[in-house]
Amino acid sequence: MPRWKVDPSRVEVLKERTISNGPVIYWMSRDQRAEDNWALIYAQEMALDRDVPLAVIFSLSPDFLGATLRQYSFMLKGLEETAGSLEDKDIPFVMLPGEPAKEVPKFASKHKVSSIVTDFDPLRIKHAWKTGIMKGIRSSLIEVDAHNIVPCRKVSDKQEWGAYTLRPKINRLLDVYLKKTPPLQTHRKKWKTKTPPFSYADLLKRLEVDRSVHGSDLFAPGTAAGSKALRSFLGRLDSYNGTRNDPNESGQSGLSPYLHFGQISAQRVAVDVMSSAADDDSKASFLEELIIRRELADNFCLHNRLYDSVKCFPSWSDKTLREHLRDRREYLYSVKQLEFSRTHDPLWNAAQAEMVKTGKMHGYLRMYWAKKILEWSRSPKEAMRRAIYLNDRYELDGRDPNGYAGIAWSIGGVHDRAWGTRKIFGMVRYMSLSGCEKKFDVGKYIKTWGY
Ligand code: FAD
Ligand code: FO1
Repeated sequence: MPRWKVDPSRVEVLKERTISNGPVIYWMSRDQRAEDNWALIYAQEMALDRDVPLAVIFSLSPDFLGATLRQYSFMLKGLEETAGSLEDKDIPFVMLPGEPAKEVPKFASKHKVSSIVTDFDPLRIKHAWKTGIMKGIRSSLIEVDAHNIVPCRKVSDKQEWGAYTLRPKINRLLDVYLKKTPPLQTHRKKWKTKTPPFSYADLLKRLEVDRSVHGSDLFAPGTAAGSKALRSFLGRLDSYNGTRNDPNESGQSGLSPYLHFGQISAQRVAVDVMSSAADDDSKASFLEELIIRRELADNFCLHNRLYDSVKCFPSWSDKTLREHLRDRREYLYSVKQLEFSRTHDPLWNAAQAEMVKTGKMHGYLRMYWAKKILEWSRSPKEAMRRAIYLNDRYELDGRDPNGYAGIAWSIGGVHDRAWGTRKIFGMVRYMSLSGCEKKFDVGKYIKTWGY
């Protein structure tokens, strides 16, 4: 039998079952693309090996971690494109509205599916979905890490202290994993039944989601738009080092919405960056963020199940923040005052406005933004709750391990070290307006966002 193309270390068998000659399905969730998708490649290899049909299903949950119309419309538009790309390869795409633990087993038993392949996601909700689904299926359930370049379960079996401990573990494995993914083939064995057509407009109309957060007109959704954003970024990668921390510049790649929804693959981005004409320094800085920082976030959420609460803080910051819990807060704001940029700080208000208006706050300001929420809340616990709420309500890339790790870094010193003690923060790193003024033209940014 020819060697399969998917590295076995990407594969985790969650439920074993004797092989039957039923069709194979890929239950797509995190990696919502037809190309460069190891989970889909693995499902196709399995179906070809058994000479059975292959289909892709997507379980559309009615309320995903407080996502609003902004995120659902971006995601569904992207899925409409992916469904078209799959149909071109004679692989049907079936949208299953409703709760995954109910809908996936129902579909699997109706079509006498032999194996279900799905993608890796360290979030608790996905773990709960998989646990629920396993109770209701008679087929096997196999998970493939299609999101990380170095599979998350492989690179470390514990929560890493920080980028400095994870980096060597990733770097020594990179040349094994960092390579082009094989193309998806046209599937010769046709699915037996006609699949219902995908109507984006109809789905969106029926969705019962919060419609008060409008879509972003800054980011066109889908794999083609994400690939276009990548090509445009490769043209300015040389200036990444100089501009990535300046919110007045478009130095960042703008890829996070596409990476979050898996509309493009981080592996494809890394391979294209490495083969670009940009200078080595810029490539190294960008790959540090794309590979080390991003995969550190998955490691954090996989091994620290309380990633969205103060209980995930390391003992040093937990202790220091408790010692300063009673410190007087010079400013205290309600979540509504924060949400509508009604604080005394024009820079913070402008950053909040950028996120509300565009669906993507500049990366440098996200640190400042979250740290100020700690300073203006009654406790770190309240600060975590509000930062996650606002981040996930307005960011296109929200509800992501990067966000939980970024917020826990800002408020609870996760993956960071202790700094000099100051009120409220204790030894958690502080950021000030004057510090930002040394980094970029704060007045210009405030003017851009109307505060
Ligand atoms: P680029 O600088 O072009 O980076 C390219 C990619 O590298 C990003 O898309 C991302 O996948 C990864 N990356 C970059 N910086 C980080 C980082 N610090 N941690 C992890 N991965 C990183 N990122 C999200 O995807 N979703 C979030 O909800 C989110 N919330 C954040 C909240 C706070 C408080 C902080 C401090 C950071 C947050 N981040 C989040 C991480 C980072 O700010 C964004 O990934 C980045 O700004 C996205 O823009 P970009 O793709 O243009 O970035
Ligand atoms: N994944 C799903 O499998 N089904 C959904 O209905 C779904 C909705 C959704 C809405 C907003 C959002 O940001 C993500 C959403 N995801 C959904 C999950 C997403 O694809 C990612 O897997 C996680 O958010 C990141 O780990």
